[in-house]
Amino acid sequence: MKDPLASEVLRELRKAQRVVVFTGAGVSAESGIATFRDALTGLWTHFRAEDLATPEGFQRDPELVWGWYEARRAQVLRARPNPAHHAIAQLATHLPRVTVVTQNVDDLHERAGSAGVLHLHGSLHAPRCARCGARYPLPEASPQEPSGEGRLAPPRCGLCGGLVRPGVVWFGEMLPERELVAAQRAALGSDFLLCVGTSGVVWPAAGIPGIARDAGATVVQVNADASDLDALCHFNLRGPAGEVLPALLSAAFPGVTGEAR
Ligand code: BJW
Ligand code: ZN
Repeated sequence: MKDPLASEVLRELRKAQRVVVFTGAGVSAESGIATFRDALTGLWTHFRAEDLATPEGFQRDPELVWGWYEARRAQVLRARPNPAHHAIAQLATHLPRVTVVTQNVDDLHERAGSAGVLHLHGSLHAPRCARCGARYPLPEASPQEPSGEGRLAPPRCGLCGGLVRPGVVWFGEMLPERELVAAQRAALGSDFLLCVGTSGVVWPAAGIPGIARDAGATVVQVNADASDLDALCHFNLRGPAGEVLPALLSAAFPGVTGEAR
């Protein structure tokens, strides 16, 4: 592990022209959002995330899966961006081009002020019909809380009567082509890629840092723990993103507070 404020990291960051920030669940952890592999607490302790986050899981038990996602959407609506989201948004004010590519299904990057965020795994806030694909407008009111068993009946599509499903990408499903191609292009053209809070186990998203590295970019990881990306990264900064990123930002660009204005 190298010092977060290692002079080489700072030097590369300051002179970077095209930066990609590639984020995972760890960037939202300090906002109180459970990481994907820690999300099955409380009512859902007895299930595996991998079993719920599949089209087959939804077919098998739509009320269980819809209840889990609505509880997570309610948690996101209550949460606020943390210093890591703010530091990432601030980075864009100091460098010519910053592209945020996230695997997260929350909207905390946008709420911190990042623009044009590429969501590789969809969004909790954009449900659609599982049968005809029509977007389902969510009511203004807060999500209904699931029953005692964590179940909640999904609404029905107003056009075809099919079940409404979360607008996220499940295992075995294709990623949205526009976002994936744009993310891969940004990585290919980057000179600095920052990976934040991802285990790097889910593909094809996990291939993004390798694309940047093969194209000659400096690849820096911020993670609270070891990850599958450690060996690939030039620098591994170990610690909570909400502490490491503001420190990195203010060391690289003195005078920065890390809080979006
Ligand atoms: C902190 C911190 C703090 C904590 N500060 N850090 C090639 C090889 C092997 C398998 C495959 C392959 N290609 C495709 C596959 C299959 C599959 C896959 O990857 N499986 C693997 C598990 C082995 N991929 C797919 O199915 C994808 N589709 C696809 O490939 O389509 C083509 C195809 C179709 C059919 C047949 C064949 C090909 C789709 C993947 C969709 C993933 N969707 C999910 C669910 C979204 C909805 C939801 O949230 O419920 O996306 S899975 C889940 O994992 C979620 C996340 O976005 C994603 C990544 O997780 P992430 O963000 O890394 O979170 P965690 O929890 O894993 O890690 C958190 C990290 O943060 C940790 O490292 C902590 O240390 C750290 N941390 N606190 C800093 N404070
Ligand atoms: Zn429909």
